[in-house]
Parts: sequence; C-alpha cells; structure tokens
Amino acid sequence: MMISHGKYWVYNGLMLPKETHSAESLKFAEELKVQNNDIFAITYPKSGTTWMQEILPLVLNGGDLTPVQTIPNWDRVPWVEETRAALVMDNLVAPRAMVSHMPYNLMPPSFMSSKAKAIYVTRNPRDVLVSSFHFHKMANFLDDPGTFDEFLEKFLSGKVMFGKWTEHVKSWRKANLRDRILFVTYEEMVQDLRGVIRRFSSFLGQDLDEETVERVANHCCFSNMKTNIMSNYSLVPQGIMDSSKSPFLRKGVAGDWKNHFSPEQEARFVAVIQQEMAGINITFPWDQE
Ligand code: PPS
Repeated sequence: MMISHGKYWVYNGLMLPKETHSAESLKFAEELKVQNNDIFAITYPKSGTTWMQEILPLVLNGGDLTPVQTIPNWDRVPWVEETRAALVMDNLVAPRAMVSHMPYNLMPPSFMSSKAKAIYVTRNPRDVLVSSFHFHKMANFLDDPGTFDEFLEKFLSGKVMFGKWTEHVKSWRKANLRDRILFVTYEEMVQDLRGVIRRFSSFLGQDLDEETVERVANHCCFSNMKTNIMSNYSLVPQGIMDSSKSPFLRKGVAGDWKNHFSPEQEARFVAVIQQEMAGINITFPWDQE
C-alpha cells in the first residue's frame, strides 16, 4: 500500500524517495527470486552503502578492478527496492551482490526462505544524522533538512526516508539469521579496513591472499573512491544532486558529529536512542567512548 506524500511515497509506513522508488520497483523487489548464493549489503541510509558497493565486487571477483572502474555503483551492486534494479538485474553475474535499505520485514519474501547471506553495516547514529543532514541539502529529491536541530527531531521521530534508525537496527538484530548474517560497523571499516575485508572474504567463502586484500583496501580508501567517477555520484546531474552544496563522499570519518552537536542535542539524542535500544543486547564501538 503506497501513499503519496510530497517527494516521498509512504510504503508500509516507510518514507521512500519518489526519485528512486516506484510501485513497480517495490513490486519487483517483492517478487524477486532470491538465489541461495545472493549477497545483500544492508544499511540504514548513510551508513556505508557506497563503500559496500565498492568492496563487495572486489572481494567476490578476486580483486579485479574492472567493474568498479567501468560500472556506476548503482548498477554494479543495485538496490533491490529501487527502479534501476529491474533494468540491471539480468546483468549481474553469480554470486549476485545487491544492497538494500529495507528493514528486515520488508525484504523480498524469498530472502527469508533462501540461504542468501547478508552483511549488515551499522554506523554511529550521530554520524548517520550528520551525513544525512548534509545529504538532504545536496539531494534535491529529498526535503530540505531545515536547521540541524529541526533535522535531529525529524530523525529521532523517524520522519525521514527509511524511518527510524533504531527500528531498522533492531529489525535486523532480531531477525535471527544465525550464520547467514555478518554484522560490521562503519567505524571498524574506518579503523581496520584490511581486517574487515578478511572477515568478508571468509564469511563469503572467498580465499583472498594478502596481496589481494591490500589491493582491495587501497582501492576502497576514501580518497580513491572520491575520485572514482563510477562511485562518487558525479555522473548524476546537478539538478538531482548538487555537489557544490555538499559532496556525496563528504568527509568519510568517524566522529564528525562532534563538530555538529551541542551538549544539549547530544544528551537528548542519546537519551532517545538508549531508551529505544533498551533490551537489545549489543554494545557498539561508540557506546564505549
Ligand atoms: S547512501 O545515500 O545511503 O547510499 O549513503 P552511504 O553510502 O550509505 O553513506 C555515505 C557516507 O559514507 C561515506 N563513505 C566512506 N567513508 C569512508 N571511506 C570510504 N571509502 C567511504 N565511502 C563512502 C561517505 O563519505 C558518507 O559519509 P559522510 O560522513 O557524509 O562523509
């Protein structure tokens, strides 16, 4: 069930940008026949999606840079729920790598019964908020974020694309996918990309030698991705994404929230997140700071 709401569709209670989603694309996702060897990178928006679209093909193909140098990220590792998926799905070679921003309950039903694997990337929600705030300024297909304070309240109440961060994280933690899912944080990727690439390769049954791990990590560093036109969104017309307002690959660090939050905003933010995450037994790297 879809309702039109300005620049968004409201689909099962979730706000999705009209620019990239349609009734047809959501039907396509619902009807997708997930293969047992499919791999999904799952993210709440601004948590490391583009990074995963760069890393996954390289881990799966032994470090061959051809796809990341010749295919735009959105066609290389498509979002299952977006309009491009139907156009490029047949071009994907097995094992297929896809991304999704969907909470667990809105994944293609055949994902649930398959043996397909998922990598769930979680990022400090404070940095997700900051990244999203800047993204809303440059992406003309999203609502203007207003002031940082206003956007913080919108984010906490879930009146942003893909809803509440806490609901998203909880839906995937509760899914009980056992050895079909690997949880990783953006912060671990920033701190030790080589170690994370090794974890991905063993989770996905890929045997990468150290030289390949090194090549993949070097290629996927922030500065290289920022200059890769197949990954830095410079192919998107300025009327849709205006990188003069804020580049898509903006800072690529952990902790930029400290430059944006007042102590009061941080206290309010943490109180709401902690309350909504109560009972979920996870300690994130940022909880220990
Ligand atoms: S989206 O719109 O949901 O697809 O955005 P997403 O790709 O999930 O998140 C964008 C943020 O990820 C950062 N990014 C990286 N950080 C470090 N290293 C690498 N290689 C990298 N690639 C993408 C990107 O810069 C955005 O974060 P901010 O904090 O805005 O810089």
